[in-house]
Amino acid sequence: MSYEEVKKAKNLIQEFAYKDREKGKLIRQGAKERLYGLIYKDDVFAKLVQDKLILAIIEAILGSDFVLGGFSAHILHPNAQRMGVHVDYPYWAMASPFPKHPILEIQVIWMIDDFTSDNGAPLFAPGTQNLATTPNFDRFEQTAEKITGTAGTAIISHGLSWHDTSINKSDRSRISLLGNYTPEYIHPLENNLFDFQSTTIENSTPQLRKLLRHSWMSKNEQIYGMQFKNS
Ligand SMILES: O=C(O)CCC(=O)C(=O)O
Repeated sequence: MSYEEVKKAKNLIQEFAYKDREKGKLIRQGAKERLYGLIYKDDVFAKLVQDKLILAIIEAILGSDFVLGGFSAHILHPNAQRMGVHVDYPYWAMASPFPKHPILEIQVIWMIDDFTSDNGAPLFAPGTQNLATTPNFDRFEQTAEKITGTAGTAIISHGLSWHDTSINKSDRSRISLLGNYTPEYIHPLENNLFDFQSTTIENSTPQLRKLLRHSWMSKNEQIYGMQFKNS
């Protein structure tokens, strides 16, 4: 992301989070908050989830028929505790050991603030996507590495990779944007109609309509013509 995009996204997230907080619409877990419906609120978010390079990487991994199963801002306020070691949806909803193929989720974590050693940067245990199992806490603690970087950087992670957030020991909030890309046949966890604005979809690219599952099935087709990538 460019400096301007980061600045705009951060200001908007703070403004929308404030409004949603007042209305009791934010999902809160201790000092952690999640803000949804952003794509319907400003073009900067719609553009971000369609970033050409990111989508090319996702397509190479998931195949051509993927959707955006989730998109939210994750705000870790000072003293936010760890999320807990996990694999991403849909894996955590399945019985372990998980299938390695086809890959069922790729998460993109955009850093909207600098991720530093003390402000809640995520922890990843390298190579654990190859284990394809529920995380083991002790093993995670021995091998996990903190991913730091400058605002605007994107982390692209395999849904099977064991990860967590670290404690925000700083005196400022740390914001990330989370995009969860999944094959089209996975039922998303998040409701893509939350805060829906028809104008966003009317003015959107066919790609965004597909990503948000607003493309309509033709009445003349018996089955969905999905491309499967199983190797
Ligand atoms: O906000 C972050 O740094 C990561 C959050 C995360 O790992 C998740 O929601 O699965």
